[in-house]
Amino acid sequence: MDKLNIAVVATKPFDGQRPGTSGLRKKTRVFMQPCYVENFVQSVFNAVRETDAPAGFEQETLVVGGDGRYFNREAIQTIIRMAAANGWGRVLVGRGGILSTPAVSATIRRRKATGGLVLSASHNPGGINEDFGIKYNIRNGGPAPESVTERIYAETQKITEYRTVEHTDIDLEKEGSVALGATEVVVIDSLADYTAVMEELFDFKQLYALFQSGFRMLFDAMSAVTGPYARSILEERLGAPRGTVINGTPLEDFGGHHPDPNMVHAHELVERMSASDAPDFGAACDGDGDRNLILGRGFFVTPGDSLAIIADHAPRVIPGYRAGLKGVARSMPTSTAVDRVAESLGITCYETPTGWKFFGNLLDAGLCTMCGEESFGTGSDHVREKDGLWAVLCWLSILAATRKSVKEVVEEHWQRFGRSYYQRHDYEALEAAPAAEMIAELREQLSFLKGTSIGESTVASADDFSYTDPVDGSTSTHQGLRIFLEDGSRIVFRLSGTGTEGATLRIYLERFAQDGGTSDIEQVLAPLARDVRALLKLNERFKREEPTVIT
Ligand code: VG1
Ligand code: CO
Repeated sequence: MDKLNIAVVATKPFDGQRPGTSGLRKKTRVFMQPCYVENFVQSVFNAVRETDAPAGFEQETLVVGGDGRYFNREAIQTIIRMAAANGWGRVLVGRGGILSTPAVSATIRRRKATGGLVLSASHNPGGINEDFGIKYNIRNGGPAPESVTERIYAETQKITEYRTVEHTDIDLEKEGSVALGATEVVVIDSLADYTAVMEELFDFKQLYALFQSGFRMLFDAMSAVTGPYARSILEERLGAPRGTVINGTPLEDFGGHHPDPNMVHAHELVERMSASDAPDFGAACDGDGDRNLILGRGFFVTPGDSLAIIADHAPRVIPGYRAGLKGVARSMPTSTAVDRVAESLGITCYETPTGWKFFGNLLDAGLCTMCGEESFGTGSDHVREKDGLWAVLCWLSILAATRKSVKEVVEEHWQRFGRSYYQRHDYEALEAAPAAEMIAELREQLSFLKGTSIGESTVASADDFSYTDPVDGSTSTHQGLRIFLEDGSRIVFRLSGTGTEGATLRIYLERFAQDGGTSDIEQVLAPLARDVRALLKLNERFKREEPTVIT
């Protein structure tokens, strides 16, 4: 065993190390400052020790991995040294520093780890001038809930020292175990735990037969973490032809693109899926592998519809859900499509604030089986993160069982349940202070909006969403402003909690119609969008006529 020199290094708090919707996200250069990663990681350890390891970390296991973006490896080496200095019994690291977010969750659960650190800024671009992030996941494999992130934040504000050891870098390319003092550092196969979970849920033989029958798909890994997972599962295990996975090698800067699987950023895939010789099915995942985009030939499936359709079909077509769903959950701004499926199945649909951490308690308590967000996130109780490739395998299972096209499946759904015409309009890089002021003003206005007209309808009610967790009773306030219209339309406003520059305003528009889904979405939503811009005085305040991105 190496003799370790533990160094206790004096440090001072940094401002702003409060985790947001999904971990701490900042510009990479902010993370590269001396002591910045160290302070945050030591604060996580201090907070975790208090509740989960009062006797110390000797018996505890920490999982570490990231999406391969710039600074991933450096941060991992720092974390390994600090974990050893803090006395962790074992540290499991994905080979090459690679673990997708759902894979971290799977590994924490399967190996009974105490928690894990996920290094990613998800769908935000990577590189020295772009974004980086660190998120702590708890024992259930899911993102730390607010009670924990607030304690971590409190630690960052009073930190005076951190612990590390003097040691050369660990070779992350070689699977196997190395002793760092009393700490066993194990470089693990990044794919094994995750693939095993998928194999337990899905009928791989049936999906293999689907590809044998000539079915074709394109999967865009967006030069991010899902490349190796998708190649291994889709091409090697399920026999999809080579070339099914595009942009399959994780790059530190994601090839200079936003690894954000939507119609704007996944344009290569969108173009290929619109060509006359397009394959049957197209999909993409984000930087860290927890988001998904689902496409048919020249056809886009909204995340809200995708969640509803998966929930409706899963008990019939996916072995892992044969026992039925205990309930479903969606974040508040997500379309109400899944609510109608829940009603038809006679199960509860829970409505939570934005961010996957709010699903954890519901899943742990067995109140719901599937959950999703409008932001291209879908998942279930198989892990405690949203899971991009899981959603892809759900769709493959639906297509294999029904032998219908993506478009047919969705249109049938609209026929049966009606359609939530839905869009999210993002206004990015607004000045932070005036944006906060705008939301505060709107909050004041809410009680006076009743009876005024928006779009072609009248405001029925408006409120500021707050949520009380049915399991632990904790309450989260100010989770988005909502306006309900008499025709059943709904508008939601909130500021992003994942951005790293200024403020991003998100406006969510939804209008339900039992019209078979055949109307033009732009026409259906345009009056709402126009009146909402006027209500917020977006043009006067920010000189913004149009959103930066519509998804
Ligand atoms: C966004 C999405 C939210 C999602 C979060 C993390 O948060 O709206 O639904 O859970 O990103 O996704 P915000 O606060 O910017 O709206 V990911 O793929 O970054 O882990
Ligand atoms: Co993500």
